[in-house]
Amino acid sequence: PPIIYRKDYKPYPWLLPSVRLEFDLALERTRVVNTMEVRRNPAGEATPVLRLDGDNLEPLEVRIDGEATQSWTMDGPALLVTVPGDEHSVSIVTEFDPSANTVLMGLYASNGMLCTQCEAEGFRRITFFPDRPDVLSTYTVRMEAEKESFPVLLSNGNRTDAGDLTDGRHYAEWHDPWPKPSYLFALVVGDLVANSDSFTTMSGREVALNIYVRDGDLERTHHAMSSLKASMKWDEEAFGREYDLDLFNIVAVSDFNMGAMENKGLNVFNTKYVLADPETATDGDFDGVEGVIAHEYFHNWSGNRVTCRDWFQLSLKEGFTVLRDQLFSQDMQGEAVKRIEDVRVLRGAQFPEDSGPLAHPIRPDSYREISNFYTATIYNKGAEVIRMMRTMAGPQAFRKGCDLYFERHDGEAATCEDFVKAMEDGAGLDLTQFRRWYEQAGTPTVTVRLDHSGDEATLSLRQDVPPTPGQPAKHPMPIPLRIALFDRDEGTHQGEQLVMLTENEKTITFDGFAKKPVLSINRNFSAPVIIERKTPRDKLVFLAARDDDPFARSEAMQDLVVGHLLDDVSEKLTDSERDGVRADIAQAYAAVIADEALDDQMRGELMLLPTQTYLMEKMRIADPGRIFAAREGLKAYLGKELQEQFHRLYERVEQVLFSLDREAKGARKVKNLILTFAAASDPSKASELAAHQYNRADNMTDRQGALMVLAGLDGVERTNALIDFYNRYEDNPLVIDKWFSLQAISLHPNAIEHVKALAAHKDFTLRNPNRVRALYGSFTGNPHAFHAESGEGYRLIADCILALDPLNPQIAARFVPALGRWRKMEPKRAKMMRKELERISEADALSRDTFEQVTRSLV
Ligand code: HT7
Ligand code: ZN
Repeated sequence: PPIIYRKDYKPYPWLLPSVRLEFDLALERTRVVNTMEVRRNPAGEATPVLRLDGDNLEPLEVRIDGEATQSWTMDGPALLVTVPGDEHSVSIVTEFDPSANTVLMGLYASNGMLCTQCEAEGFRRITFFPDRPDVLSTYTVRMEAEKESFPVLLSNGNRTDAGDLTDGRHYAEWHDPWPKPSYLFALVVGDLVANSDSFTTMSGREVALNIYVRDGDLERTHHAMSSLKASMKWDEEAFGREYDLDLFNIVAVSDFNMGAMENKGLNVFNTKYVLADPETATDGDFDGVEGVIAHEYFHNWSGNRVTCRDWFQLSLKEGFTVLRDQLFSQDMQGEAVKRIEDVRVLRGAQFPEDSGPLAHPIRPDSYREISNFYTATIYNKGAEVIRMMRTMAGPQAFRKGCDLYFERHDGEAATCEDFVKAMEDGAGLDLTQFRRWYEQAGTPTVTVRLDHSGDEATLSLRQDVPPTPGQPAKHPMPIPLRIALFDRDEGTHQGEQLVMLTENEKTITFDGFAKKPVLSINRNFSAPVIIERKTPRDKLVFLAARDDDPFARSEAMQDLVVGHLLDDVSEKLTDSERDGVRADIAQAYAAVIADEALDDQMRGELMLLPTQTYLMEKMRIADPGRIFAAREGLKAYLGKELQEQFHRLYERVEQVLFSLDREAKGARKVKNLILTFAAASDPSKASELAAHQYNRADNMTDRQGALMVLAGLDGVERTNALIDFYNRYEDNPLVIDKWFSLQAISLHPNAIEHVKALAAHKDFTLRNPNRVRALYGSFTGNPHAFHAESGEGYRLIADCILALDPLNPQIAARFVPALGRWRKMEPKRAKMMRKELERISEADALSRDTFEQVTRSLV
């Protein structure tokens, strides 16, 4: 497959001001008549040829200005139509079988309905078209279908006509007045019911809102509806963005490759991000629904009104929209905890990507398959890069930059450079050097030292940006670091400062410190970097108890634990040293448990141990077996040492009645965490406690938390709870996903055997991405099983990739990075991982998606 380069961008030679699509829809045979008004683009190359992308299509008929023509040829999957003049109408007829579409791109069948997914290059599976984001057209869509099976016919924009036809068929016509690229086209037809409501915009316009689901799911759409209304209001208040159609529809579908899709006026969602009630969804699920509803809604401006010129600019809409949804959720749920969670996601997914063979800048220079670039780097690092601009400018100036960006580029297909320029002009920043964040991959490491002499404290900073594929040497990045210098006795500081590290090294002197202060750095995670410093344990204990920046406080707690675990893993510690550090950690935990100024959400954050992935990331070469043993050892120690405190805390939080407010969510978080410590220190007691929590649970957070712990232990409680859970929720696919996932991610020593058995379960299918992620995705997130010394975990995932690739290459390719981390592993595991990658690479007819990921991972 060819490599596509950013530098090769050329405007499309033709403009397509309007498109009319006529669909004759049925599950097994759909016919499309696509009529495009085309006009020569003065900014493009002068050519009589209209190159139209296609994928798995044949043209049944081509017409120019209404006359059938033979003036066309195929060039691979693309259709080339030669036209005589500068302005024409070109019509093409195609036909295909949606029920045979397992790729879930283009038009496909899901649970008896038909729906589309066009981003990034799915529209070309429906009709021949310049399927690129810089070709903007207004769309008129006519749909005809059998009325009984498909009573609801939806597309973008507003419905302009509808009626009955003969033979039990009916039709609807929709028109979207906003010019859009093909990736934002959508159509859904099916037997659906709607939760309907309305929203009055800031200028007083009434917008009708509908959330369409299958009959029976309606009661679980209320949280999505309130999240939608909250998002619409928040975007008006925080960014001045008003909705621009009279109708906003959301449809939930159960077979979906990603979380959701922002099609203009017709968002299509994975059911996982729409349906939620306390009986079947955890607190995390509720937050997920709120976040994804907001994300897709915010795309209406950051993505739809201003779209991307080409797919290299993907972070322009995704990074910016992630930042917007993060700020929204901070306002909804509390700033501190949300920020800590977002950083955990970044470190868990993006840092490993940025230090591995698939590292790429937030604006890549090349790709083979664009679906592989919907990555944590584009989304989450992209958001951090824009967040840094906000930190440097301040919220008000940042807002001015955003306003200018929307004003300048409304209705256009823009670039990351356009965004940066608008930010420079609107916010008054000089971002010349900052542009490197778009160009260079790799997470910078900032090495920090604080010296003290006389009255002066001297801060020394050095940055190193690691080499990444195709970028062996790096230039220094501008790194905004929020710092504070604490007086240890008073527990206070004289104000936070923003230090800009723009060169390789920098030294800053601070006067007026008779005693050596305690440094708090990268507060609120002001830059997406790794801080390397040697902070004595007592100072970490101090910061973990006293830092007034909640992020920095949790960071100190993590550093305390990470430092110890890394020493333990490298077998540097004598028994008495280990006991000494563990006692300090237990003391810090006890302080967190006793701190009445903390709410339980934050208490839970401070009690979370670093993940195994994060610990692996901190090591040059990782031995997952040893990390697992050290981490479990500490868990058991804390569970035993703090038994009394945990017991009292559990008794308190157990009394908190169920609600969705912050206090009750915090109580549940703490409750479930205590169970995990108990499971490590006293498994039989933990089994009893978890079974008790499971049986009396009146919500999914408590039930799932208990089952999670039970799934990792042996005994009758485990078996009973797993059987009960399955029987209770057999008819609810999203909850059965949890049942698969909990077993695949469990700490049980036989997790691999369980996964193999589950793959043969009657409810398992490779055709549903949620189910595949629930089983195999969870399994790759289970380090002790995935990295089993035998190599069986690697084999299992390679087999899954090979079986999935012919059905759904996008999902198959997403499993490759787990094997691609082989360089990070101790030699025995590294060899086995590589061997599995080689086995995949030798398979016949590998998809472009999997081929690209495997090849990059092997280099
Ligand atoms: N913009 C959406 C991307 C998306 C997607 C990409 C490739 C394949 C399937 C897909 N479904 C949705 C999602 C978003 O970021 O909002
Ligand atoms: Zn998005």
